[in-house]
Amino acid sequence: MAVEFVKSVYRLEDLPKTNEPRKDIVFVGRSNVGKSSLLNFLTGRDIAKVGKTPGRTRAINYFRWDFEGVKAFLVDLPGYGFARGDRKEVDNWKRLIEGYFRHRASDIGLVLVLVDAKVGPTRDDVAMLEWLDYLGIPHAVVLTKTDKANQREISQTLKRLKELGVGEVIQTSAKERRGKDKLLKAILSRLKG
Ligand SMILES: Nc1nc2c(ncn2[C@@H]2O[C@H](COP(=O)(O)OP(=O)(O)O)[C@@H](O)[C@H]2O)c(=O)[nH]1
Ligand SMILES: [Mg+2]
Repeated sequence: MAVEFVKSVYRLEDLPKTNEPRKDIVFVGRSNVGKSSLLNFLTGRDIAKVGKTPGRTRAINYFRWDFEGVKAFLVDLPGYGFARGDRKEVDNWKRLIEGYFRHRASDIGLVLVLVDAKVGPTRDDVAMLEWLDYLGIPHAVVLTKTDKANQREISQTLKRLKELGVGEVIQTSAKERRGKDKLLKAILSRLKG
């Protein structure tokens, strides 16, 4: 497995060229849900910044990723929720994220919507899932921090996701290093299939 930081994108003009064979594998979710940790866990490299002042990561971070014959970009989107209250920040975030999904819909291999196993899907998660459905972008839900949730909480979260019509849910803990194989399998089957 080879992974390499490409760049931080602050403006849509700076996104990589479209129509590359390399598809985007996108990590999205609220700030602090564990996006950077999962990216590091998945790649086995300490490549994304963890726990750095939520909201400071306002860029779309691109990583080149080659794995088992698959070439992709891992894309770490700025988390939602961080700028609540700050109108200008929210507007900037919205413009960047909405623009990203619209511009790159056909360059996206899979969107991983990260949901905290204990907290369950938030209002923002539901909006994101609906939006991805609407745009017809393939996506799966990844539960994070399962080490912090008990079985009852996990069941409750799974039940709510089922009610929302979510098909695929992958359970992970970056801390206890669980769920990596299932996650890799989901990504590879989407990219190869
Ligand atoms: N207990 C536990 N904590 C985690 C896990 N993954 C991330 N964290 C912690 O959650 C915080 C936010 O993680 P980070 O990856 O920066 O989240 P991001 O803002 O979504 O990129 C950090 O303090 C991490 O150490 C996990 O699987 N279990
Ligand atoms: Mg992060």
